[in-house]
Amino acid sequence: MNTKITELLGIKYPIIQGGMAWIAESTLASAVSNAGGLGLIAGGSAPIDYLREQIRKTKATVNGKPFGVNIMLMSPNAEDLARLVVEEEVPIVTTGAGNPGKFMDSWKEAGIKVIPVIPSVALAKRMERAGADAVVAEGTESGGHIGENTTMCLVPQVADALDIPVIAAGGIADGRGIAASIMLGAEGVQVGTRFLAAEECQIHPTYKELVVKAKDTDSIVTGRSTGHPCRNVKTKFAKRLVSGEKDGSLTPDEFEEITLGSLRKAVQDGNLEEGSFLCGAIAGMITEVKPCRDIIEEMFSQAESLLNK
Ligand code: TUI
Repeated sequence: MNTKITELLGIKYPIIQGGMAWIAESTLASAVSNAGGLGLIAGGSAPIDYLREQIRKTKATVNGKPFGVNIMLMSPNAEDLARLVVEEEVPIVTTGAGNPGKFMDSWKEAGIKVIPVIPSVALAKRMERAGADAVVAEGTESGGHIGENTTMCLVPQVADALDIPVIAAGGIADGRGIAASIMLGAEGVQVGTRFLAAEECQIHPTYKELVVKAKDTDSIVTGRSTGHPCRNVKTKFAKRLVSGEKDGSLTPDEFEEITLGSLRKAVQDGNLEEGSFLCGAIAGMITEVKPCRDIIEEMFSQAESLLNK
């Protein structure tokens, strides 16, 4: 499937793997890039030396294919990482959880393709004016830190408002989601949750099992009281957080304290008592762990047959 995104990024399939904090490392990124998509390494809050090593490892295993780095702008290491991607000649950068405007000039000067993730038309327009090459329009169905608008409503409005290509994200895990995204005006998709259940994804087995066993109603949004809403698997821990936020027994400060380090506890330890297992609302549709190549090829074979109908 050739679109403006396959052309822009030099990839076979117009699919970007989500830059999932604590999750998206070189094994997953390199499997996605080698399968013809765009693999991403997540900046998260990891130490710079670790990220440099992850970038070099990915570069060494993708046989010249493109890959990228996601920079989470709320992270304390965002400035350092913004410099690191230039030093290490990373070809593509995506950003999340903020406005990357102040880094844009240095990235463009270095020849980096920049794709901010945005939750609204206003921010999308600002990113286009600042020189973004494309945007990811991310609906509230996504896992992790989310905006309010749905993929179905956001993508066509962003596509109408911009001249640069739009990538749809949020609730996409099979070929129907890709075909629908194209119909909404997107030139590609970003997929996170489906890759949680990839063989190459290095998360704790308990995390993968939660995703594979999830039903349609098994995601929940925590953090609304703090202004940083985050979609998770509906574990007892997540339910307790939400009820504490709702009845006022958990102040925003207490919430921040309890959730500090909870992503790491989920990803590395599979800790059901204290871990935040971020996942999208589409998890209920995912029932099997498979290699990235099979996931991508099956998604696009289904999308192409639907679009050819
Ligand atoms: O960034 C994400 N998803 C994430 S980041 C993350 S790590 C985290 N940990 C604890 C609390 C919060 C996050 C887990 N998942 N997706 C991209 C995304 N970006 N969604 C929403 C936004 C966004 C929000 C506001 C982008 C820009 C923005 O700009 C506000 C402004 O104008 O500065």
